[in-house]
Order: sequence, then C-alpha cells, then structure tokens
Amino acid sequence: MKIIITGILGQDGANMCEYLLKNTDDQIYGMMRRSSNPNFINCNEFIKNNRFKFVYGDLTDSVSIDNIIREIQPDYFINFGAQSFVGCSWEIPLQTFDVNATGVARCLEAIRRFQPKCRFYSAGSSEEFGDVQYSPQDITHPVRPRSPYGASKAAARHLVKVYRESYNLYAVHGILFNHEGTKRGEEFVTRKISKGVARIYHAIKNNKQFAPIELGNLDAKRDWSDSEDFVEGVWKMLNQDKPKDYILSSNETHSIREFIDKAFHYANINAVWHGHGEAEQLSVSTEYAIKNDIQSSILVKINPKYYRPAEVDLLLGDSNPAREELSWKPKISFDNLVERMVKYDVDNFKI
Ligand code: NAP
Ligand code: G4F
Repeated sequence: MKIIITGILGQDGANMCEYLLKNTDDQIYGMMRRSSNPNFINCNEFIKNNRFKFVYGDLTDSVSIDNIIREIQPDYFINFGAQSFVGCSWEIPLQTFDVNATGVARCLEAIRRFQPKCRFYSAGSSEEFGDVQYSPQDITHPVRPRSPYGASKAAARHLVKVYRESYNLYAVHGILFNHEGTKRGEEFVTRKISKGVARIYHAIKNNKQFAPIELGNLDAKRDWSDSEDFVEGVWKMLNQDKPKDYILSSNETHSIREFIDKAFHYANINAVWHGHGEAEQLSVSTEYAIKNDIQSSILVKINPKYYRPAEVDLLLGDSNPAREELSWKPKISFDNLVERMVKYDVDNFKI
C-alpha cells in the first residue's frame, strides 16, 4: 500500500508516520511544503527509514496536489496539513481558509480525477462546535464555529460529505478534540506550559531568577488526549467497510488552570493561586520559597494579549461510538499526558 501523509513535520503527521511504519508494511510519502528553514525535529524516528520518502507539495497549490496523486497513485491520503493555530486565524483568515477548506477541496478533486479508489482522511476539529449548546458534544452537535479556523474546518466537513455522497469516495472527516504530546508546537497552551515549567524548574535548580509564564484565559476547558492514541483511531476510521465520521476524545474536560496545577506538581514545585481576573497569579508557596531560597516567586501571570476575540469556553467530547464501533480507546490519561510532557521538557531543556 502507498500512503500519503500531509503535515509530516507537524505533530500528528509525524506520529501517524511512526505508527504506520511500526504497524504496517506500507510505503509512506510525507508531504512537506517548501521552507527556507524546515524543522525536522519531529521526524528523527523515520527520516532514514527506507519505507519513508519526503515529497514537496502545498495545500494551496493544486498543481502540486494533482501531480502527487497522479504520480504516486496512493491507497490512502491522510490530510493533517493545516494552518492549525486557532489564535492566529483571526490575523490570517484568508490563508487559514485557503489551506484548511479550499485545500481539502483540492485534495478531493485530485482524488476524484486521478485515483478515486484512494481513501481520504480530513482532520476535523472540535472547534467546529464552537459555542456549544450541550455537553458532551456528539457527532450531531450543531456546527457553531467561533473562529476563522473553526469555520474553515466546518467548510471542510461539508466538502467531505458532498464528495462522499456525490462520487462514492471513501472520505471521512474525523472530529478530533484537543490532542497534545512531546511533538506539540510551542504556541499551543499545553506545550507553552510544559516548556515554561521546565525553564522555571532549571532556574530554581541553578539558583537563578526566572520570568513567569504569561498566559491568557485560564477558565477555558478542553478535552485533552495524547496524539499517539489518536493516530491509531484515525487509521481505524480509514479501514472500515463503509466511510463514516467519528469523534475522538478523552470524554473528560479540564481547565487551563488545572493543567498548570498538574504541570507544576509533576515538576515538584509547590504553588498557590491568588488574585482574580487579570490580577490572578500563581506563585511558589512560602514554605517552598524558604526551603529552596528562591528570590523570584511568580510562576504564572495573565497577559491580556493572549485573549482571543471570541473564545470556545468548554469542550467535552462523546467518543463512545468510536470506542464501540472501532474498538478504539485512548490509553494515556490526562495525568499521564501532563506528566509525560513536563518530564520530557525538563529532561530535554536547553537554554
Ligand atoms: P501541526 O503540528 O501544526 O501540523 C500542521 C502541519 O501542516 C505542519 O507540518 C505544517 O507545515 C503543515 N502545513 C501548514 N500549511 C500547509 C500548507 N499550505 N500545505 C501543506 N502543509 C501545510 O498540527 P497538528 O496538531 O499535527 O494537527 C494536525 C491536523 O489536525 C491539523 O489539520 C489540525 O488542524 C487538526 N486538528 C488538530 C487537533 C489537535 O489538538 N492537535 C485537534 C483537531 C484537529 P510546516 O511544518 O511547514 O509549518
Ligand atoms: O492550546 P490552544 O491554542 O488550542 P485550541 O485553541 O483549543 O486549538 C487546538 O485544539 C483544536 C481542537 O479543539 C484544534 F482543532 C486546533 O488545531 C488546536 O490544536 O488553546 C487552548 C485554550 C484556549 O481556550 C486559549 O484561549 O487555551 C487558552 N489559552 C490561554 N492562554 C491559551 C493561552 N492558548 C494559547 N495558545 N496560548 C496562551 O497563552
């Protein structure tokens, strides 16, 4: 089998490639876009594997998508490529839409024209649910996006349905709730926290001053899992008798504040919250400061520049259909996820 994965340098693309090299005998083609300074840090495990090959392409460039599909004749096309950062999507709304929505149309058209047997995965998002009407959110929850990113993913979802029904393609749009891990980009809140905790941990260890981690809305709640669990669920979605969209989620929700608490806990730093609203702060506890002879004490503070024009306040998924029909369930709990990320960043910290 030949499998194309877009977004290969990103979190899910790299995890999917590792999963497929371990669990199949297939040939993987990882699509990357041209960059003057590409970052291959997520690809160390497979960059030299002889069943893996990089191909150049860009979701905004239909010539490249057409050529890749016509020349490779893939059996699967797993589209993880995206402008994936919600926070930035208000600043680059048209680029976000072009990559995330029109890009999916380009893939579907190329598959329809050049390799209609190819199975297609579209990376949908819980951001499509937006200002949610009920919890937990299931596959029938209304589409109510709150960001250009959420709107672009909702458009992709409609396109997948249209192509599936019009041309009988095996095309699925998985609705995935937040998933993180040690390959997560540093602008996302979980990795920003785990990297920040690692920086502070090493400063305390070396008797140095440290600056607090600056964050936005700590009240938002997310349904977090590990990306390594989710790529298995995506592969299962692609290998059913009939194409069907599923939700993948942990079925739990936690606030950003809870993630922060756990992260400092796993770094053995005792901390206390005080203040409200924009004045809210997390500081080291008095006993901890005395015991460790610490001068700087503020660990986390609010910076309103990280607030978004519109927020998704609460996400909580219902992935029971995927658990029952795909025999899939996440293995890594919320606590395991936070612990893994903090430990990895503490162990791999570089100034
Ligand atoms: P990620 O780490 O940001 O990776 C996205 C990848 O897309 C990057 O490698 C990026 O390339 C590539 N890309 C960006 N623009 C492109 C373009 N024009 N053409 C081709 N490739 C392009 O994101 P992720 O967390 O792995 O997420 C994978 C997919 O799942 C995305 O579609 C995301 O929207 C969706 N999703 C993610 C989550 C989550 O919680 N992680 C949840 C739901 C849905 P560069 O490396 O060159 O920047
Ligand atoms: O980590 P985030 O940027 O992820 P967000 O917006 O939930 O989006 C992620 O999950 C989606 C699935 O639901 C994916 F589709 C999408 O591609 C991406 O992977 O922000 C999480 C929450 C938000 O409520 C945000 O306002 O954290 C809050 N937050 C508070 N301070 C912050 C910060 N987010 C970021 N990135 N940086 C902060 O300083």
